[in-house]
Amino acid sequence: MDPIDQAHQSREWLIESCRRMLLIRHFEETLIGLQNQGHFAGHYHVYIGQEATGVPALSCLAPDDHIFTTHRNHGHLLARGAEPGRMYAEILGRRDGYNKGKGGTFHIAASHLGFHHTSGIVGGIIPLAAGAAYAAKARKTGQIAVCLIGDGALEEGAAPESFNIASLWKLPVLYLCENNGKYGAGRALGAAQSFSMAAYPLTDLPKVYKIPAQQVDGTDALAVYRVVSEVVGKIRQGQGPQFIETHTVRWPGSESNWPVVPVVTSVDLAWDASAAPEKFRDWYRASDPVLAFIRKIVEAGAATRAQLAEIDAQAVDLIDRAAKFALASPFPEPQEALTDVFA
Ligand SMILES: Cc1ncc(C[n+]2csc(CCOP(=O)(O)OP(=O)(O)O)c2C)c(N)n1
Ligand SMILES: [Mg+2]
Repeated sequence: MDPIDQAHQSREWLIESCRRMLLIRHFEETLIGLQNQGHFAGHYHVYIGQEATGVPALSCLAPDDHIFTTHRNHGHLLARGAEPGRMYAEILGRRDGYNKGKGGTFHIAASHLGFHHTSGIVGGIIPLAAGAAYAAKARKTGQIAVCLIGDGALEEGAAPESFNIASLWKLPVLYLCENNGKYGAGRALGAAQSFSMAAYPLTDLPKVYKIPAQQVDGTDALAVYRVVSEVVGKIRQGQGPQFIETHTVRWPGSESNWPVVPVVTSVDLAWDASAAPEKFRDWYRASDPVLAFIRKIVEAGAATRAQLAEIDAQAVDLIDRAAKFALASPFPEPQEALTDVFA
């Protein structure tokens, strides 16, 4: 059996991935409640429905790889092991946040986890990832850079410019494009395809620059793991940049400008979606990648429903404590407003 298949079947990997997916799900569900209660203002983006891409993909990286992400970053940071309490504190503008509350939801940076910069500017990180990859190559550190973008980011001029340089210089960079049918900024623009890209399928664009590009079902955690681990291996061997498009699903709770939680996710929901309001039931029954992963683990005999329910209860408890930690954290002092700010 090759190492990839072994990893697929590793009970530890399956359970750890499930734990992280549930943690992300509950983090976002609780965050929506925090905003509804008025604990933070302004727009924000949740990662619900994309957990089966971020968790397995980031599990393929080394601890010192560089990761760049966007306005939809919460799931990526948590997948990498960020502390939910410090994440909430950052989003709520509190002093114990990863960036002392000055970055907020769009700009969470956690360098010790590889996230040196997170940007709300769509496409803004694409050249930065190429720069980090260039530094790694020049210094021969063996690190790679991962650029987590949405389908909409490919419309920015920074994408083709960066692809060109990355390809010419054979930079160690992975472009991981999560195609969620573009529900950015709460807009529901249609089914899982990009409506504003002339280059379609999206993989056509990197291919023009001779960057190998492939598509994978982003709701299938095992398929994502298989593709990302294979591609990361090629990048580390010096084969240059690679592009992966994952097809993820749109979570119906995000269809309005302000997300709503139709039902709190639970392990039982994987077999009986009747707790969800009728309008949302089909999504939880047929499309939710976390619930599909839970069913797969139980059917494969890697864990029982009761064991996963216990893991879920621990995730709920951790998130509950994280929210309390953030709410108890003070706001930064006014005189610190310009500390750590580059201008
Ligand atoms: C340069 C720039 N233009 C426009 C916006 C407004 N905006 C925020 S999210 C978004 C959609 C992004 O779509 P995509 O990259 O597919 O990410 P998704 O939200 O779907 O995950 C847009 C246009 C922005 N933040 N930056
Ligand atoms: Mg999108």
